Amino acid sequence: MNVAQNIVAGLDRILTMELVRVTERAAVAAARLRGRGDEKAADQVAVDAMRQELNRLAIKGTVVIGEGERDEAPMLYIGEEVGSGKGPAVDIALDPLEGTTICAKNLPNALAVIAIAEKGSLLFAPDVYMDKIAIGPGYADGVIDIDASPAENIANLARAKGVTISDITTCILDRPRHAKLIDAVRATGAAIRLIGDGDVAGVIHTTDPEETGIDIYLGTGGAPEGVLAAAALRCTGGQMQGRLILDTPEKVARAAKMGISNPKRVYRTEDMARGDVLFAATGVTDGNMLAGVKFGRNYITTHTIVLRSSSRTVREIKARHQDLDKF
Ligand code: VTB
Repeated sequence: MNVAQNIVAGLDRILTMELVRVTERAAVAAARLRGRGDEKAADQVAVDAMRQELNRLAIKGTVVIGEGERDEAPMLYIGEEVGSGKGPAVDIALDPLEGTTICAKNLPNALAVIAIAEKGSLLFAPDVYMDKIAIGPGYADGVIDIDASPAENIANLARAKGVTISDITTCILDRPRHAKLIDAVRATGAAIRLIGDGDVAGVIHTTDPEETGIDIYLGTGGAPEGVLAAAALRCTGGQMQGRLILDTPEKVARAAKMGISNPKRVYRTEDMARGDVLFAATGVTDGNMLAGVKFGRNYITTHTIVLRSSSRTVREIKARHQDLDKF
């Protein structure tokens, strides 16, 4: 394949492999601090490691979903320019440690995550809550609807899957704000996997129910995490809908500054992540889909999933890092 053909479908596909290094490095750094009860320290080392590796990539990247606003997050803040500066202009959404509390407690499904898309393709979302609903691939459009009740969505999904409602497992963040939602789901007879944190993983888990046991994600979580999850779903297939929760005039104004004129808008997967999208996640702690980092005597093992929307390729990369000095 010549260079011209290679870029026809969007981003240079070599970037897919390059991204793996970025999340691997962040995951290894965070994993060294698994189970130490120090969320901030684990996050900081992951941020530093991700930034260092990201700056080696041949891209002219702008962080659109990052660690926060410039004044509150000294590194990988929203608007920060990253990469070598020589290469395509891209938007970057990242979370060097998704699930800081999970990592601090050494519980399942902490991830290092990044998504890259063509410039202007990722939703510039404020750091507010987002109401989310997601299912995996293989269903007709309309099976889920963010404005329908949980009972309707679960019944529709069960019908489409050809199972009874009691065979459906939902995934919901374990939060007091979800008490009503949890009651509504329980009333249907469906099962719930309550997670402490990590709803990027929660949404991605719907894409492989046989492996993860999760059919549908429901509830509110961070909007930045929503965009990251949408980027993954663009690559794997599946459906997601999200609506920002802009429940104060201050939040409406903040969103407006970021170009969001309709505060009630429902965003579908492709509204949050358009064009060619690349996505990578490396397990920090052991999880339903990805193994966590393992520190051996002579090598470190990492497990990464890397996705590309234009080809829909799902790669799992188990790497054995024998040059320990590089970390
Ligand atoms: C979720 C979860 C994150 O934030 O988005 C959640 O995926 C939402 O906020 O891991 P609350 O914790 O306030 O419910 C995290 O837990 C942390 O960023």
